Amino acid sequence: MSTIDAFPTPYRFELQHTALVVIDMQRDFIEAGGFGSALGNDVRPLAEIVPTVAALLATARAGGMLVVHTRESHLPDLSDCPPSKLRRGNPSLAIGAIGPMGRILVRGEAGNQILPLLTPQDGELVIDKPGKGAFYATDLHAQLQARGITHLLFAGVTTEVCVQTSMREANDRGYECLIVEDACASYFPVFHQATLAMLTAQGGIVGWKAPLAALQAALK
Ligand code: C5J
Repeated sequence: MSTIDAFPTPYRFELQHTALVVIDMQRDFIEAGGFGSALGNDVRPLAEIVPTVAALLATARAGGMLVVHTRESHLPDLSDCPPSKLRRGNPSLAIGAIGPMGRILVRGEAGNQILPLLTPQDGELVIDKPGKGAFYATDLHAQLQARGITHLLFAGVTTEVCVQTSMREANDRGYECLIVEDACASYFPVFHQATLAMLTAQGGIVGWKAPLAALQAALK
């Protein structure tokens, strides 16, 4: 049993029952010149966490933890994208349109790939998800259950959209969840902070938060 010095209380976990879930560290959200920046977002807060996510991956791998990567992505015919989602955002840069790095949020396109520095390794799970949450319309829950996973550590982008949605979905499915607070980011730093606060309020209503250094200290 390991213990992370976390907020609001210590977080206890067993490595063999814990997975790291890295949400949507894909080129289109993070790289300058991608879909996110084409929409006018400042991608720097997202780019800044890449070294921390890389260090988190190294820590999880060294500890023998299961690693899960997700990508927000759709089939090329967009049959898995509800019309309400297609209507969101800038019409000239809608899902499926040609963006700076290929068709936006479409599987197989260059912009939909995970950043090279964070490339999944053999044996790690890569979950393509059509929603914001990692459990909606995916087999993630079944894959985790099959491996006896009870505890999930979350990282990635963006804190208030896909990371938060995934952590809430996981909490509702009975997983003990911790968000690695310096390994996730938002285009809007105020949303990042607000999300960390709301997830952990009321005695950890959705779960715990801790920085990467606290996980590393727990595994020493
Ligand atoms: C968004 C995500 N923000 N991965 N996706 O649309 O958070």
